[in-house]
Amino acid sequence: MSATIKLTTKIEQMTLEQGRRILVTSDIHGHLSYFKKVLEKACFCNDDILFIVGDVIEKGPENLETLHYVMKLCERGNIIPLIGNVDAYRLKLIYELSEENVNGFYNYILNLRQWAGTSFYEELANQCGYSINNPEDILLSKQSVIARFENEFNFLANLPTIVETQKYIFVHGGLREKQVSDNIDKSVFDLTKYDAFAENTPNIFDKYVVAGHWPVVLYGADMPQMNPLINHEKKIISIDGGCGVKKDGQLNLLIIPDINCSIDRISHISYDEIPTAYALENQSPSTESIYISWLNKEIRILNKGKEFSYIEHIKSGQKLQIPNSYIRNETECFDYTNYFLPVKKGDKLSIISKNSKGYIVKKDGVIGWYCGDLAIQ
Ligand SMILES: [Mn+2]
Repeated sequence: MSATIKLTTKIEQMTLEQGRRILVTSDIHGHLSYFKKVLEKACFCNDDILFIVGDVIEKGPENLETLHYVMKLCERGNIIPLIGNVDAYRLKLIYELSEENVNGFYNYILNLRQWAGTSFYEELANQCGYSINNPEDILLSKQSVIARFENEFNFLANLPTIVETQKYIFVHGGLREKQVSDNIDKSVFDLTKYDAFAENTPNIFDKYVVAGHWPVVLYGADMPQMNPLINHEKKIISIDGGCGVKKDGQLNLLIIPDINCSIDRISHISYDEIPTAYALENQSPSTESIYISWLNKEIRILNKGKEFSYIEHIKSGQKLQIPNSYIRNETECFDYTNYFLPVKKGDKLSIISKNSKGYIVKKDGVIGWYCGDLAIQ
């Protein structure tokens, strides 16, 4: 048994065969049912090539199961998984667990238990016959966990950090240097945790870079939208639908029909488990809207009402009414928009929340209000 695990940056070159579909997903975060369903929706088969661009575990209900499923899928030979920052950090932490850091990790486990019902480490320890009721249980289980799951840990540790093909480059976070080979000196963490890569990189890449990690919804300005986002100027395709980090998030699967096809033929499908209903009325979209995201969530309550409050959004200075259920600790707002979606009678809507004025829904990956009647399926 090795006492440490090596996480080194690995860059792989690959030539993809013409005539095969290229499917790309990322940030599954322990959502095994989402992963299976999105592949099923895409009619995934052996003729396809599937890239899994990092963050397979943590923040979801079935973390170890998802990892095992991915490992099993890899036996088919047409699956290319990459490492994500959460995968890498988890490995590092498990091997480095000590008296010094175990309290922090225990708190992390408690938070995940509340958010997702479980966590990767807790699942591993349970399999070894330990239950985690205090920080000491983590230290007690460490050696058994490492011994029993060495295969799984090595699988994750050996995943490539960057995969370069003829037309696309895949990486969980983003490239720090424009030329792929120049990134070899960057750490796994530099490359898997590049926040807001599409916004923050100064580079215009030669090939399209497909990245996960940063939920697409955080790039939105006027409204929350979760579908893959193609930045044609910088040549970046962001695909993280926020699965595991946003309750209304989705798992995206990018579909590139063929390695040689033009960018405008790229499409996607998504999967989430939000209950749906059909619109019974038409609705026109708003021409102006505000979106308060996790990045600028600070608010001030100006007038508190029973169901809605009149607030000021600190970042934009705009004043608006929001449902009280979207206010947290009086000073913050959960992802909110006053955007009215364009809706046609018969449209399928995912119902996120309901209030006396209407519904906050998701339609084709975009979130907004719908104030008409609904027919439940
Ligand atoms: Mn990530």
